[in-house]
Amino acid sequence: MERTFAIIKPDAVELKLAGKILARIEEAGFAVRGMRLHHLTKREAEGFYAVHRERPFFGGLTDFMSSGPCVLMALDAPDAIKKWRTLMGATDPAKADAGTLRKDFGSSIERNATHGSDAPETAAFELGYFFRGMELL
Ligand code: 3AN
Repeated sequence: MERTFAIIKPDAVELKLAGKILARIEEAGFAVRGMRLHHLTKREAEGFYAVHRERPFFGGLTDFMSSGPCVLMALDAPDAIKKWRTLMGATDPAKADAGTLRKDFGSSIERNATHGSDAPETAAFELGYFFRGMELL
């Protein structure tokens, strides 16, 4: 069993897609072990995406991620990190495979509906950034 960190981003929450995305998560076999609605501050978004701070899209990305509430989740499954990234699809919804969440619910490379950790070390950092141990079941 592996644990990953996932976000239903502010675009999807605003469009009332959180329920549909959660249903797809459960149908895919993930166990939700932590979940919280949270409106990130700009500073929290900057800390979360610190690895991207030199990228040209950093300002826009952190503005967007702090523009409204999002759903933070800890998801368990065998091979959860890869499995969740496969369900999300490519970063750019236009390039994502049919049947993926970003294809179905994303509208641009920035407003792409969901986030998922890309490696075990990232998952550990991201889970610890947003959840205290006692919040995870
Ligand atoms: P992923 O979320 O698929 O791992 P990353 O880590 O390359 O993608 O990028 C982190 C986030 O930055 C993406 N989820 C996306 O919202 C945003 N992003 C990536 N590339 C761009 C870009 N060229 N323009 C705007 N936003 C971008």
